[in-house]
Amino acid sequence: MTLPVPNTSNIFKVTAPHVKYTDTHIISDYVYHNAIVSKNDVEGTFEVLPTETKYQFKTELKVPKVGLMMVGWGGNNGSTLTASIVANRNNISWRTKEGIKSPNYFGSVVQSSTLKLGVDTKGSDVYIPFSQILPMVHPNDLVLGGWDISSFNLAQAMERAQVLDYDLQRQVIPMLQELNPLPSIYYPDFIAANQYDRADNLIPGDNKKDHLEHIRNDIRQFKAVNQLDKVIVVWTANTERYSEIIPGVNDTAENILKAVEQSHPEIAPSTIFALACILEKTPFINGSPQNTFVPGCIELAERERVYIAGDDFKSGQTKVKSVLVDFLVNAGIKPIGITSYNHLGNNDGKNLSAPQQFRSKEISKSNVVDDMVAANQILYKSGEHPDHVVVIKYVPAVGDSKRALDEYVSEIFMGGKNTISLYNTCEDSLLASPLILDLAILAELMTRIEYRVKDMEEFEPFDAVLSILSFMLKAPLVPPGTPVVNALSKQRMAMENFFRACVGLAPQNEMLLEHKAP
Ligand code: NAI
Ligand code: DG6
Repeated sequence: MTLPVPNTSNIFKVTAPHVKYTDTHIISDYVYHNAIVSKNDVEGTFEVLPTETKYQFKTELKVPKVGLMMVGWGGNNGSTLTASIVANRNNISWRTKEGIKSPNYFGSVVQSSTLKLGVDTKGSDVYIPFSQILPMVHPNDLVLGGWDISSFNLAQAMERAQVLDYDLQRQVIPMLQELNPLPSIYYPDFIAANQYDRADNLIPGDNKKDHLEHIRNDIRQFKAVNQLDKVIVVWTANTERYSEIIPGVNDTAENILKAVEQSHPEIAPSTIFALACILEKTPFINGSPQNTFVPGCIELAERERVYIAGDDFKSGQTKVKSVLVDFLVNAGIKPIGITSYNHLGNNDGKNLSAPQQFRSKEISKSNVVDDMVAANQILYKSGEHPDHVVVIKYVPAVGDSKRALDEYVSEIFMGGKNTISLYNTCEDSLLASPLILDLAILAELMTRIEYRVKDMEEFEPFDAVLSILSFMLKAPLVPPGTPVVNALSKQRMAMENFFRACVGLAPQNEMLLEHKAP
């Protein structure tokens, strides 16, 4: 049973002494159960100590007025998302050869997935829309803006992208024509040389400190002009090359700010945006694979307690990989070879046809099975890893309709081999755009949740690195020294159970004891 979507966020109330509702907040007392394991190296045995930690979570209920600023607004993702929000907001239907289509938010976890609240008195599951677990911004209410090195307005950008149907484009053009990306930062060395001809909307000069201040000012202006409570910034611009990590330059917060003042050549545009956001107390999410978050940038975010998340939207092939390998390894089957080909013909593909930008993507696409492999020491000896190859080719003829071909070769029972081949075709930007929404909406929600544990007197924000958003990201950034989780089901569980905890509900355990031992 799924409950209907109400107009308010008060679709349910948890009635329990450990959950308090005030006019402004929900405060929940939550016991976190864990198990601390120590290994006896001599006997090869483990001692397990179950632990209980008492947390309190406080969530502000009022949904603020939020602006979403995209870097790379005039790209395929930025223009597709903007046109789609306009279509949703105005309930615009359009004709295709298959009939009339209406706008939706399919592909957004927040808008189009459900979450089990509990069971009814007969033991049947009761589901609510994910967006109703806590009060969240609705995508239609986001105020959109952003930057692009290309001067195309959003209508021209949407036409250039060739993603949405013509009859929809035709209807939203008047509303998109008036949206113009702000000029941006262009350091040619960081993206492919083949992007040069679209770079006609640039912030003048080459002083990086001036650029940082310019972006900070853009954020402040956007907030003031639109009377926003908060702004979230998402990098959906071209994939950059990796930045070299240089001691004294980008290794600490202090050094990186000094390096910006000296216009050091290794400071990337995306890092300038990240630093500007951190200094403006604005959450920043990196949807591309490059190492925007160099150590100095992470340290600054931690110091200023501003949320950052990344890297690289996890949209299609990698999402499937992070399900399939998890399934195989948990079924006791041993993947030994994973080969992933892509070809695509959009501007992202063109940029990725350059070796250094491809390398950034290759890294983020290749690391996604590491935690699953490391979790099974029966199948994999220490340090052993499946062969894993990623190929991306630019084929203009297929446009935004990316082709992804994958082959998984696994060792099965008694020396046998199993080969699974997958072929996936779809508009890349229609998979990625809803992820931008989820990332922005959930990052905003996180700014309204605080916690208290042990002897903390005041509620405080979480670690600056928002690993809770990993479900939407190919190479999840995690707080330094903490484990990376790539498996999609674990990532979803972490999100779902965390938000349940905030309303005083226990983690989803799927034991269904009410049916097995009533
Ligand atoms: P796109 O190439 O269509 O758009 C990128 C836009 O960024 C362009 O309009 C370009 O002019 C602009 N740009 C480049 N450098 C800039 C800068 N310094 N400041 C402001 N704007 C700048 O690419 P698309 O398809 O929209 O993808 C965007 C990013 O998202 C890429 O890095 C891509 O690898 C990543 N991504 C895309 C996914 C997808 O499924 N479409 C999935 C995962 C990641
Ligand atoms: C070709 O790989 C282009 C890339 O930008 C991908 O389309 C994008 O990173 C999505 O990758 P995936 O693996 O999540 O489908």
